[in-house]
Amino acid sequence: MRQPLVAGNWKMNGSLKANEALLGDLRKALSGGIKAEVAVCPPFVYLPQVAGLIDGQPMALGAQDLSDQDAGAFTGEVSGTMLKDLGCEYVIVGHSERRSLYGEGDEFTARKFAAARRHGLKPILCVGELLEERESGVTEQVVARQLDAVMDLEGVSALADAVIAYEPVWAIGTGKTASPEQAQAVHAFIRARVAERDAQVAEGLRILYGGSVKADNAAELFSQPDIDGGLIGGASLKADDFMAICRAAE
Ligand code: G2H
Repeated sequence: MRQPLVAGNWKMNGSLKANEALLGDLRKALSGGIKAEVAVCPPFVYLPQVAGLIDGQPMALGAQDLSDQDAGAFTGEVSGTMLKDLGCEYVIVGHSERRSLYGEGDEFTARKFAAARRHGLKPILCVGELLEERESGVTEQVVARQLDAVMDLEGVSALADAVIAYEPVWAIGTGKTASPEQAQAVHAFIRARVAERDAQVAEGLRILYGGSVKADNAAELFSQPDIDGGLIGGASLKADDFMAICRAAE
């Protein structure tokens, strides 16, 4: 049995005051217990604050990105060692906004994935196709390429303590969600692709769906056999919505 994971990707949002209010509400909502694992991924600068606010709570800390390098003259970068030092358990790697807005390719993303593992962080590897790729029927090739880049560099066993997030780019922040059937088909494809290398790793692998998940569409998505939770952007900034989504993953 795979325990569902719901991770909030705050993206470049938040403030000291807003974070305190949001996490105060989440703490209250979680006091009754929850079956899914819950994680929050604030911007780097708020990691120490959020680490303090979730201390002792059933919430894990994650970062949104990391450097492929470990230390040194890399201005503006944040290393896996630093994230580990601040109490992060997870780190998002290869989010489509990194890929499309900052030109981060498959090999670079795979090196970030490797860096996360070197420092004992669990990578949440994002994969997903652009609208034109879906329309031209190459969704599976794109997702396979993104996934293979990591498996080729690190070996399939590297996925044993990692998480995959399938995020169709056309569904991110657009209000358009993949239908449960569309998402399930790609999740099943991802699991099968991993199973070609190692069936046991594939069976235990948590594959999250991301892209305009809301309180009212989460349950149907999460009820699909290969969808093991979600990576939530916009809706993770509102405590009620995020909690409703977390409960839908039970
Ligand atoms: C996809 C998702 C979180 P949103 O990027 O990673 O964001 O839920 O706002 O589409």
